[in-house]
Amino acid sequence: MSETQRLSWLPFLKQPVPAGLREPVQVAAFELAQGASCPARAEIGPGMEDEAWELLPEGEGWIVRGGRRGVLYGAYALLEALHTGRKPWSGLQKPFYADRMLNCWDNMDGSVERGYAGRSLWFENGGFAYDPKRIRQMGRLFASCGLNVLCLNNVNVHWPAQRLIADMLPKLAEFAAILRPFGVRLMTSVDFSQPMRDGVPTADPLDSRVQDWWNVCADRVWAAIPDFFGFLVKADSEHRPGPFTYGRTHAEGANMLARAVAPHGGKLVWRAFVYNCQQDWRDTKTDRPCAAYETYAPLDGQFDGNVILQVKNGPFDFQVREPVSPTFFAMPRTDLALELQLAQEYTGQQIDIYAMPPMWDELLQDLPPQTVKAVAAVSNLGRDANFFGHPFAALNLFAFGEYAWYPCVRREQIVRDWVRLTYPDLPDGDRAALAALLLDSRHVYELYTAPLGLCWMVSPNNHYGPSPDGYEYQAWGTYHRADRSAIGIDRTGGGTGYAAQYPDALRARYESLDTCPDELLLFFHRLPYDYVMRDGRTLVQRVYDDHFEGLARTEAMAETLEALPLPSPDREEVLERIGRQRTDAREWCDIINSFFRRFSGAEDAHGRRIYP
Ligand code: GCV
Repeated sequence: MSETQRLSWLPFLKQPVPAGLREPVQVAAFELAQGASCPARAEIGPGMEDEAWELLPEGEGWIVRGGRRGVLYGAYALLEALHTGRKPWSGLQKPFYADRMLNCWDNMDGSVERGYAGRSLWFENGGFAYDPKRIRQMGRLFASCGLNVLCLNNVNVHWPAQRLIADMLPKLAEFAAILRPFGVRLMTSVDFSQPMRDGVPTADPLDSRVQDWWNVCADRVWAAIPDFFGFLVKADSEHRPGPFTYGRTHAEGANMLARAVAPHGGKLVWRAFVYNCQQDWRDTKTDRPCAAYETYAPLDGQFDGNVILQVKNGPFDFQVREPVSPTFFAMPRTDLALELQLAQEYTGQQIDIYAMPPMWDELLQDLPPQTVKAVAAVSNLGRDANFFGHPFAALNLFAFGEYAWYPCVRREQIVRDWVRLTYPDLPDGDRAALAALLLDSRHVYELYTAPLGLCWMVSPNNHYGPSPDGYEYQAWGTYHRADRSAIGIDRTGGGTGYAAQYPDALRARYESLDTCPDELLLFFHRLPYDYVMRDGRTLVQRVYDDHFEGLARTEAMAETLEALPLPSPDREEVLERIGRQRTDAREWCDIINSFFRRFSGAEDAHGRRIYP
């Protein structure tokens, strides 16, 4: 099967989008002509907002009417409705978030940081190297789920990525032109100290030579790519340069860059991922989850209007289970973006099945969509023939786009739609079985990995597989502090005080043992192994039970998949990976259970085998 046919939720689009189409409306017409099962045409609605669209019945078919980019989103929405059998949307549709961004951590040597779907789709050997057909396919995937900004290089800006906005600008402009018909605008990650490569003796944001350098740089970038979106910055984080070197705040650093891009209508996206990554593990006062709030909350109201502060969903770093980041509630006068991670860095690396919609539904319950102004996700794309490594990992990009356009709790609908679109020939019962398996997959993964919100029990080398003490004596601020009587960190008022960063209702919920969700118990509390849970089980028995259950459910998943008539080569790829997941789930179960048994001395109440 050719790459063009392996397009996850768009398998009905058999022809690649031809090179000559310049405008989204032309792409829309092309897609409707080959994908619609009834007459359908696309037209620009005079005066309509750029991304708005509506579907109007016309005879036996439809008119898709929209703004310049909206017409394309409307075309895909119509195709989605026709191919899922759902009623097409009625009324004027607009995205909830204007900026729906994908952050790619691609390096110019072709590697992808935390990439699990092969090498970079566009970089190799220090420069651009891509198949334009493939990039158009990617543009199609983006537009079909409504994503509109692509940041194409790693936030850890390694040389020669700085050349992207210097001598490689013409190549960047060519790349931008390929994605423009799909409504996708480009962004690049920049290095805060970049002027120093060019002879400026400092990167102090308050030094006028630094401001001048960035002004000239921005003029050059927007002259080459007038619809360029902006710059993304990781500063003072994990050894990246930043304003702290000069005694300046992150507002001063971000505003300096924001002022360079503002005359061009550009945005400056600044990541709020700052913590002490050189902590002494003996230091029990410093508590890493406190860091982002402590750094940024005092700066609320100090950022320029075109700055977007991008905050990870939780206070740590994309763990299986974290509470929502308290920073979201602390900065009402700042435009915040929610950052999610589609790359399954700590969640199975696109080997284990891990569908994210259930997690995002939960997040939406704690974080009302209007709390943030934009959304971003770390990409799970790569050069593998199916773009995603695991065929099911495609669901997470699709779902991210769907939530970004219209954020409301709807995991079942999104998962069912993806299954129906991706595997149209599966019998109904098999489709239902697959959707149920996917909807359960995050819970299953959580059952056999780090328990009850502990986080960080993965191998520190590659973030895959169990290593309960692997992060314990490291400098990353990632501790569970297990001893023979208790485990976990007290983050209540009597402990590190982290919980006090939340608004009162959430603080009270997390601080009280009566209301703290079981899944977060050991995130917020330090408890003895024989602590009696709400359901009467001891904490350690709950850990044993969860791990045996997680393993049993993984084995059941493997059997379901074995019996599922998935098309080739998805079937082979899925079966190969579930085989590895099964082995890994056993490893997790045995290692975590024996870790808890060694500390607690408790036997399993059901006499199951726990290794010494
Ligand atoms: C791009 C974690 C990852 C890093 C990543 C960093 C970040 O620490 O392990 O690979 O760096 O997050 O989000 O900046």
